[in-house]
Amino acid sequence: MILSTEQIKEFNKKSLTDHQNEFETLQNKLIKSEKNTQVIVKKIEDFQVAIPSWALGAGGTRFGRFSYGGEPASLEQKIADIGILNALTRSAGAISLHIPWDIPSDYKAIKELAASNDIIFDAVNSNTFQDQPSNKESYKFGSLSNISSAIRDQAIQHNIDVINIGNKLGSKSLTVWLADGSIFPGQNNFQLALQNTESSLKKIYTNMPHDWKMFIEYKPYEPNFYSTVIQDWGTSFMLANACGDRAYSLVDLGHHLPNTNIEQIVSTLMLKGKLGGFHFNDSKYGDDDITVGSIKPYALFLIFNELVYGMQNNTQNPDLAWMIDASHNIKDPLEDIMQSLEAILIAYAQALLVDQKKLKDAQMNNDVVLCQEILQEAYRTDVRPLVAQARINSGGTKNPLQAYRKFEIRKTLIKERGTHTLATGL
Ligand code: PSV
Ligand code: MN
Repeated sequence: MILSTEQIKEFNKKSLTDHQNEFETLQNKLIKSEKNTQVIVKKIEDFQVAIPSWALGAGGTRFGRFSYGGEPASLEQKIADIGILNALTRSAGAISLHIPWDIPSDYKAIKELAASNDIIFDAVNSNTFQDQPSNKESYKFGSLSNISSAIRDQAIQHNIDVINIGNKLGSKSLTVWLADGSIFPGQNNFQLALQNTESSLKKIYTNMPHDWKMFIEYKPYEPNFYSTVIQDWGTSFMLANACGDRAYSLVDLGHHLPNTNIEQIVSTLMLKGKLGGFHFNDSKYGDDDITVGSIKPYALFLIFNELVYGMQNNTQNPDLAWMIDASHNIKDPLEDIMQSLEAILIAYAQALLVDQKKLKDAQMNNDVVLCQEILQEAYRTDVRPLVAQARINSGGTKNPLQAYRKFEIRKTLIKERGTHTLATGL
């Protein structure tokens, strides 16, 4: 299903006057506090978030999975879904592939399809947390950390294969998330597991093209419940340093124990020039992978405040690779992703409103009350007109979710693909 520019323009027309009024009211308010709305809107326009190839179908838990009508059954259909998201939002201009779930069969055709949807290939993700039928060795007791060199070699080779696949598509980075760890005390020698992981990652790193980056994700627990080899940002940071200049930590919002101060982690990593990638989702208890901003929008804003500060002040840190890493268990996956994109852009826009100079002055005066006022003034501003304006400027819809429903996109997808298709992924 392809949405034309005309359809989108026609859709926007109806609510354009209301939007312009809302936008002007906000703009006038922001001018009073010396905010340059044009600059902020342009920044929002430029913010692009990759959509993972595995999140376009229904997700599931280990207790069950309820499939969704019209799920994309092939990589081509997944790209088509992201094309729809991108046409509506203009902020989903990239896809992140998980290998082996989404290996292209015809690279030229896939690249052309992505290009025709204005989609680039972002980081490629390796998978050594599941055994594949073609694998000789099993990852039951770990992959890059395994005590067996044959198993480690297989996992290293898999990552190299993933790099080669990504390279053919124009990707420039590899994300490694390791499930490796132990379920019971005594099962693993911590030091040996860490040493093996470090030497395996170094081998992968040396096999990356020179313009590639490696992102090392961390996670405190799950699927292993006693210990995880790369359990926290410190371990990831240490491994990234051991690998080299083009290895970075990746922060996934769901990969922290409850109440962890993620904004401080972001800040530290950016100061050290080692934050490479970012996975968005939200959670109440653990790695719940639910819609961004659905549980802790203020925490998301505080994280963005540090990201914006880092992007403005830490030239030593590279541009970040942004990705939504969520699962859609009961909602229409495309609607869910649009809600996540909206939440991300809202938090970003709010963070761009923080008066950094005033905040610094207040901090220098130890004026704690004023510091809080400055942050909350930004957080409590309804920035939705800025986000909508950014979308309209770049050819998207004023309200993507409404447009999606108005155009009956899911109904069309079900008609085209049927009710019983199944997407690859978790
Ligand atoms: C693991 O929980 C993770 O966050 C990693 O990024 C994986 O690659 C992804 O989710 C999909 O399982
Ligand atoms: Mn992740």
